[in-house]
Amino acid sequence: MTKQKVGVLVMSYGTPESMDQIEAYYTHIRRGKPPEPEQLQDLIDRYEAIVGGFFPLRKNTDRQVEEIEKTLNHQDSSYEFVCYQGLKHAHPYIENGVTKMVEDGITKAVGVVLAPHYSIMSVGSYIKRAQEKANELGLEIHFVKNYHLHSKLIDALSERVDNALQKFDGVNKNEVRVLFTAHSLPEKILEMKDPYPSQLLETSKAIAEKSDITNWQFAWQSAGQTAMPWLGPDILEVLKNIKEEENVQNVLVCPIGFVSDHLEILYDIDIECLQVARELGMHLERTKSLNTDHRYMETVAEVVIANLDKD
Ligand code: FEC
Repeated sequence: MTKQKVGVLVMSYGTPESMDQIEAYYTHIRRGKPPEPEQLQDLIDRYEAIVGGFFPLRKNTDRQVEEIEKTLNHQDSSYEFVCYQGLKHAHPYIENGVTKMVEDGITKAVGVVLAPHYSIMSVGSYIKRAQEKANELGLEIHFVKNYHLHSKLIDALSERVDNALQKFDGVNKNEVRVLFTAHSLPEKILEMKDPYPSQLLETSKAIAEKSDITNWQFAWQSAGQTAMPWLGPDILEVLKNIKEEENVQNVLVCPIGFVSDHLEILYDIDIECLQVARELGMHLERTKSLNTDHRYMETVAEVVIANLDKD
């Protein structure tokens, strides 16, 4: 029997593929407004510091999408799942992914973002773009909005916390301050009653419970340099405060809002936060990224299947 094909639009942030694409990428992030020369140089410097011409998110997204397709086809026998990439700020863009599905004859599709928490400004904007293109082309598509409390995701993250806590030799686990982090967003999302901050706290609490840790807090990271206020406190401020006010010596950063190794992890945490921690005389470690962890791949596959026939 021929299986019905289901298209899965796997959406992710996107990254440049070479140094000379950084300007176009940054301009796309700024909705068509080119960055000032100093802003551009600052971004180039950050990419140079982590990659020196190699952009890890590109390969990591490719691998994740391949693994998700394999996992989906392994889990469910009544459909054949075909994954398509749809990137927010790079090729193939979200709209290219939707168009490709229609060109391939797909009539039933699900969209999922490689980010577990919903915000109207993050996952919501991916979904809006995909839905608009699907409407234009007459494609039926359902969307996964969030999966921040999926038990396999929590298991994978909690295991990462447990493993990273081992790096603090001779220190009781509750003497290590665990900082759960995610990308900051403009404060105006609070007026919109956006679920992003509360979902992030729910994930943090679930991991803390599973790993049996009590010494934790949430901090924002990677806020944009714009005139509008962004959600805080920022992780760099938190590091200074917990050292000055509580004399915290040991810190474990667990970036729950990100699922892959990329600039916001490899620069913002591994270089910038580490530098501040060193200056403050603190021991800082970070949990390993999920990348293609099988429990993360299964999480995505399971939420895709659960959303196949939802309205
Ligand atoms: O490795 C890479 O090449 C890409 C790393 C990367 C990820 C990522 C994820 C998120 N962002 C989110 C929100 C915003 C908002 C703005 C913004 C700006 C940037 C810039 C770079 C960048 N982001 Fe990003 N983000 C990544 C990279 N992001 C580079 C531009 C320079 C800078 O500010 O550092 C501000 C836009 C504006 O100016 O209007 C808002 C959110 C996520 C996590 C969810 C997701 O993955 O979609 C939210 C990875």
